[in-house]
Amino acid sequence: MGYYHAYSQHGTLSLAFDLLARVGQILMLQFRRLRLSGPNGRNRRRIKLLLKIAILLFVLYLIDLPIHLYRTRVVRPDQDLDQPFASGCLDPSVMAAQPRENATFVMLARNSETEDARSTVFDIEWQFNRWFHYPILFLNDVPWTEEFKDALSRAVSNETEVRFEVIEKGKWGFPEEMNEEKKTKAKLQMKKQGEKGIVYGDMESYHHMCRFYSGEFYNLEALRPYKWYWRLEPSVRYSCALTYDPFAEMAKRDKVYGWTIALWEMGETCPSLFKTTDDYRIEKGIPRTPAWNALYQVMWYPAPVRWFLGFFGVSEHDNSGIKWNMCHYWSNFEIANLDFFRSDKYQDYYRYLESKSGFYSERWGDAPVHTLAVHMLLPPEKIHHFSDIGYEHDKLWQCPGNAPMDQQLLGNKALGDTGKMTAPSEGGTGCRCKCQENKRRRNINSECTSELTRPAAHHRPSWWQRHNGYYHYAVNNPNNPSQG
Ligand SMILES: Nc1nc2c(ncn2[C@@H]2O[C@H](COP(=O)(O)OP(=O)(O)O)[C@@H](O)[C@H]2O)c(=O)[nH]1
Ligand SMILES: *[C@@H]1O[C@H](CO)[C@@H](O)[C@H](O)[C@H]1NC(C)=O
Ligand SMILES: *[C@@H]1O[C@H](CO)[C@@H](O)[C@H](O)[C@H]1NC(C)=O
Ligand SMILES: [Mg+2]
Repeated sequence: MGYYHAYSQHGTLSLAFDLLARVGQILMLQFRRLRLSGPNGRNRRRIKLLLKIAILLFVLYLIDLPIHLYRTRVVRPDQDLDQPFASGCLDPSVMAAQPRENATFVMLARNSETEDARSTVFDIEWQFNRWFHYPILFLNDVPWTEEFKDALSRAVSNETEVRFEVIEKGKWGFPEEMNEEKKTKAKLQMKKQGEKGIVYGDMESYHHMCRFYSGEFYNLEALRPYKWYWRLEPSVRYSCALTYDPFAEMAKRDKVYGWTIALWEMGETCPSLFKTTDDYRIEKGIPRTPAWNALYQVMWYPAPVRWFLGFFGVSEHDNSGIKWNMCHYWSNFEIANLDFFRSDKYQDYYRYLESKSGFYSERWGDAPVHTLAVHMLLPPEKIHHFSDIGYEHDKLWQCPGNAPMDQQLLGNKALGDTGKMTAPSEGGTGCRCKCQENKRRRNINSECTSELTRPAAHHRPSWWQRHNGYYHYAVNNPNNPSQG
């Protein structure tokens, strides 16, 4: 699928270099013309003037560049601000004896996805929920079939509560305040996205889904009783046991947003999202922070090129002409605090996006929307990478590798026999994982993992490690949740 190779900055690079080349060319042409027209005093003065202008421009660039790099830098913390919550297996019977958080699983699905939804639920029950029994809330834009409800009710252990809800009016589909004329226009814009070959570009329901998950989701009646959610999707595989309560750990460590996989967004789905978000940030006087700057693909363009890129709103650039690195968290996995997303701070941003109609005129995804908001509004220590969770969806996976054998609690009764596991590997933090490979931690380049964790990470993995999908986890001091 497209997102493997979605990373392209050639468009802007060549544009910027074209511009630079053009300026250089004009200077050179002038220079040559003057030289060819003979060595009279006037020409010599002109040549000198041109040289002076060139030198002045260069000096200005030398002044501008460090200032620019300084303003867009990502300050590295003195120590890691985000560690894995645990290493290896903990005793589930002890962990599950602790009080539950105010939390629920949520899965949006279609009636036609019974089998795929079931396979996800089997996995999450087996790897986690057979000990913790958090409820599972199923959401649909149309009424559930009896077949789906029966199948999914039977997929869970008998103490896990399941609920089947239909999304209330106004939260799915075009916004209520949108008139017929605007809807017609939106439909035309979506058709055009389809013609351009944008993934799901002309699928109206997909646009509705993205808008729903971006903002409406958080105001659902069915979610009101909860403070935390864990998002599931059909066809997801959890490849390790999770023997502690991630909600409790998030709460204890004051985390707001948890993720597993970070990757590059396809720029053509959301060319103006970064600028729109930057507009909002400026309008609200929200300062650039290390977390925000971690979204930048800083380039060594001279100021006029940046002004040009910013002023003309070139795709994927902000108002200062800085490019978004396109990195975002893959939102089909999320464990997050609902109160943050229900807050005015977030909802105000969502409504701003809605007012720019990019959910239809473009195909803004909920994943980049959540990511930009989280990095704009939260400090890095509130964002958690669940590097110890084995997660697979749509051929992409992250698998932490297994912690040493003595941390696998082989005789543990609550864990029981979980079958053949991957051999423990160096730096592994997983519990009884069945990874597809022993060494690599993910099958997608770790560049985005590394980019987005920069403000929270003391070290950055080497280029080679990132290239190989390897990511160094801080496991020196795993800080395991207490078992007592
Ligand atoms: N009920 C319902 N669910 C949808 C619809 N469109 C997408 N979804 C759900 O939204 C999630 C993401 O959709 P998916 O097709 O997996 O998109 P992808 O993961 O981005 O390729 C899945 O949980 C789908 O079941 C829809 O029209 N109706
Ligand atoms: C749940 O299932 C187990 C066996 O799998 C059974 O022993 C237990 O009584 C059941 N509990 C309820 C509340 O039905
Ligand atoms: C659960 O969280 C919601 C939202 O934060 C809150 O309104 C509710 O009172 C909480 N319920 C309990 C039992 O703590
Ligand atoms: Mg999917």
